[in-house]
Amino acid sequence: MYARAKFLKSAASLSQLPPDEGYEVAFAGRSNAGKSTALNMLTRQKGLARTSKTPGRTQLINLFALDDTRRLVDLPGYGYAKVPLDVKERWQETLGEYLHDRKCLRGIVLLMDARHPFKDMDQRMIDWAIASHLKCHLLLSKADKLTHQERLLTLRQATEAIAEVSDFVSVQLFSALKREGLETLIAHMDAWYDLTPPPSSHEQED
Ligand SMILES: Nc1nc2c(ncn2[C@@H]2O[C@H](COP(=O)(O)OP(=O)(O)OP(=O)(O)O)[C@@H](O)[C@H]2O)c(=O)[nH]1
Ligand SMILES: [Mg+2]
Repeated sequence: MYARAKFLKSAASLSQLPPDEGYEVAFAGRSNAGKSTALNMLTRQKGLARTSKTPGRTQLINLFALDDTRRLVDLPGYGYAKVPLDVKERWQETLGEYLHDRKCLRGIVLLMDARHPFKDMDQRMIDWAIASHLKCHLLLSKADKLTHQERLLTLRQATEAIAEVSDFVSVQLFSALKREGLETLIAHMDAWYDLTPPPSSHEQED
């Protein structure tokens, strides 16, 4: 299914998005969190979403079609220090609007570097998702950079942080480098795309 992804278009603003129909799942997160890398892993296409060592490179909303009704969305990263303040604020406004208004949006995959998750803007994204009754699945990314102890602690702290909003928010460790956590991610996305019933909200590591 995900390997069928094809580049659809890049949108510079919400007005350039395709008609608000079908299903969208969007990948969001701070710049450099690993969104594009995760999308490439999910779709088994190395060059689908461009990845870069230079944060902030993805400036457009990139859309990929899975089939006639289902789309994947790679949202520009936020939080990159060198982006001017007015550009940052405009982009945050756009993000908030997209989460709030986009009816075909079924869920957000929010990537946070496992070494420093839940930054201000991450928390704001989670709050926006909840306020919009949107499901949000958190990927604690680059988990390969953590020791075994750090993995346990990070996952436990994140699970505690979302305990009160677990109807909308779920969390797992993820590493594109080690191909870790893909099955759990796909289980959530399949449910959002109405391909399968929803998985249990209490995740096991896979
Ligand atoms: N160690 C490790 N590095 C990773 C992993 N995933 C991504 N990276 C690296 O992190 C950097 C940023 O990855 P991207 O996928 O481009 O990040 P992004 O979130 O798309 O960034 P923007 O497009 O700037 O918002 C790249 O150098 C990747 O190689 C991972 O699972 N493990
Ligand atoms: Mg990117």
